[in-house]
Amino acid sequence: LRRSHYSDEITSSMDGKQVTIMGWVLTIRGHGNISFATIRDKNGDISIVAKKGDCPDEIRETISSLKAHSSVAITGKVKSSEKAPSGFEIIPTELRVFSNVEKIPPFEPTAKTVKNIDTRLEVRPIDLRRSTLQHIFKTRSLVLESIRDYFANQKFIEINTPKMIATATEGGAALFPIFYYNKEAFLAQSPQLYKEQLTMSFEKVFEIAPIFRAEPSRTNRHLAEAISIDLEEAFVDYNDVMNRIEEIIKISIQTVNNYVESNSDVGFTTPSIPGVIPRYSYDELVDKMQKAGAKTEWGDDLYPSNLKKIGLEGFYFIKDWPLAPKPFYVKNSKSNPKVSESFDLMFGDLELSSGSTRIEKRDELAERMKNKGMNTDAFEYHLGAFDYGVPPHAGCGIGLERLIMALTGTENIRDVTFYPRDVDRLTP
Ligand code: ATP
Ligand code: AMO
Repeated sequence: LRRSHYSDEITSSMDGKQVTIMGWVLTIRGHGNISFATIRDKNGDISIVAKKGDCPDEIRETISSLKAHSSVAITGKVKSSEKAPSGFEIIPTELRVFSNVEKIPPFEPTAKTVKNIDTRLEVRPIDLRRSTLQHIFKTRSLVLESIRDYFANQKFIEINTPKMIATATEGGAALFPIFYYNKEAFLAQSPQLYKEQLTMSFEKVFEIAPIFRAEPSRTNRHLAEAISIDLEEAFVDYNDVMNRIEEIIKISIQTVNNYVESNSDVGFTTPSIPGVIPRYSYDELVDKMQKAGAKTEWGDDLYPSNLKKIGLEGFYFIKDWPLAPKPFYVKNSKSNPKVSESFDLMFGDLELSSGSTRIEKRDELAERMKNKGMNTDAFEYHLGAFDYGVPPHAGCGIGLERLIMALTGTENIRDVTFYPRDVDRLTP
């Protein structure tokens, strides 16, 4: 038995033609002598109408006894019908149930929302069959594709760097220790040092891969395992990286808009394409916050509540952060040693990306590490590369899940993650 058509390959003009479709049962309704089923495959839904006289009794009876989610094949005749949502229905002549369902799922496959996210996550592959999530994850895939296309067009090399590593790179973020044979090792918090090293050999590199952070708190924007879109480029500075991010944001929004246009039931709140993404300096925002009555001083982090106070929304950059809290690899500003050549890309009060110009001189890097109380010997594997002339370089990491949250108007990061990992969740 073979599938002859996907749902979107059948049209009402095929009236009378025999087709074989495969998919799973979305809904079943029976009214005595007539049974209706909606079968969903990866491309859409198909209406099945089994009416006494039109199709064998046993098929009609089996259809009416099917449970949602059962996986089936149906052979039948296409019948054009104005009542059917897609303009046709299938009159079944043959039915094969591949796997029957006995269990009633904890929520309807057609449910738009389900109150408790844990109920859904416990049966995640079933949850992901719902339209709301189908739209999010199809969009996510298309956005990734368009970003990969962007990097390919711009002649970036796709890299893969080790995820089991010997030393921390992102100061504040907590590490997951692991056993590595007889040594202690860690899951990588970011590809930072490797992507920097690879600018020596390839100049323009990117990686789309997991990063691991032992985030202690339960929030709607933190995962223990997230996907980071990292880029790193030689002979440029942080301004050039902000230009690239601006292009990536525009391409991503365009991709989402195209998807929404061809799928009428998508309920995303997609941001409009910004002409330019404003670039505020840290100083300027602290000043505004103080004038708005916020208790904040130069050197403090810019808290979401204070960002709200000064009415920042949509996409914007905050650049030229104080150097002190920044990781050791971030370069200081030429005009002020207390300030760094760094930026965050924000969407409202959600941080989507951080980036910076990096230090390219060994002595300077080693000095910064010492000032932060780090053991430079443990980083010799990295510092050693700088003895051979690392080019000036800059780059950033964009959190994929947070980007998709911004593009689809999703509140909880778990809803844009296939199998979220957090303090409380390691399965499924
Ligand atoms: P990074 O760790 O790279 O700085 P981040 O966005 O994870 O990026 P955090 O310092 O963890 O940075 O959080 C930034 C700010 O956002 C903090 O002030 C934190 O209190 C706040 N925050 C975190 N989660 C939420 C949330 N769900 N709602 C509102 N604010 C939040
Ligand atoms: P940073 O630590 O700011 O920078 O991380 C970059 C981006 O990754 C995303 N992100 C997360 N998303 C979900 N859950 C988490 N726990 C989490 N942690 C980070 C955010 C964040 O903006 N090496 C630098 C980047 C660089 O300079 O190139 C770095 O890791 O969207």
